[in-house]
Amino acid sequence: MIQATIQKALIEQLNREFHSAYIYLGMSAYCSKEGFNGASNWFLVQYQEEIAHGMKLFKYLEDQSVELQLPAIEAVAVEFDSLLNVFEKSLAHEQFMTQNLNDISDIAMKEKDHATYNLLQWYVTEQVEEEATVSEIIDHIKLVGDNGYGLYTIDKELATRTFVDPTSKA
Ligand code: OFO
Repeated sequence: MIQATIQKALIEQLNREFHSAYIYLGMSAYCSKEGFNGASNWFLVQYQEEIAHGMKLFKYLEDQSVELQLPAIEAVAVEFDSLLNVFEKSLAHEQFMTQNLNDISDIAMKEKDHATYNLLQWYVTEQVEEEATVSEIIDHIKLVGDNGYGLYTIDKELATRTFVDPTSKA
């Protein structure tokens, strides 16, 4: 049985994971509209990853017999300033997610809830990879600046991303 404070925090995190998916759907729509079809694909894969994060948490809450609440998912942006801006917003969002996961881990540790703490470490590790990947893309976009051919090449690279269920990793 999970302690009430942790239940509440995990239900909020569940909402954030699905909100993240929605955020990436908005980013994908923006990129597609601007002709960055590779980046649009990249964000669609990111959308799928966030759904997988949400479903892993959903399953955990069910396994722990938590009485679920599913509050509304907040509206998201579909307009951005540039390709660089959309990836910078994505990084800021992932940093926000990392902070939340660290905060809930702190609560789980304080409450000696080892099962939840263990689950959260999977997410914390996943965040390291996500932040590193987005930071690298931002570096590449900054490197080419406004150079059209450079942006085209980056977009082609982003088109190669395919979905691999992150929850199939240990
Ligand atoms: Fe990328 O955020 Fe989920 O956990």
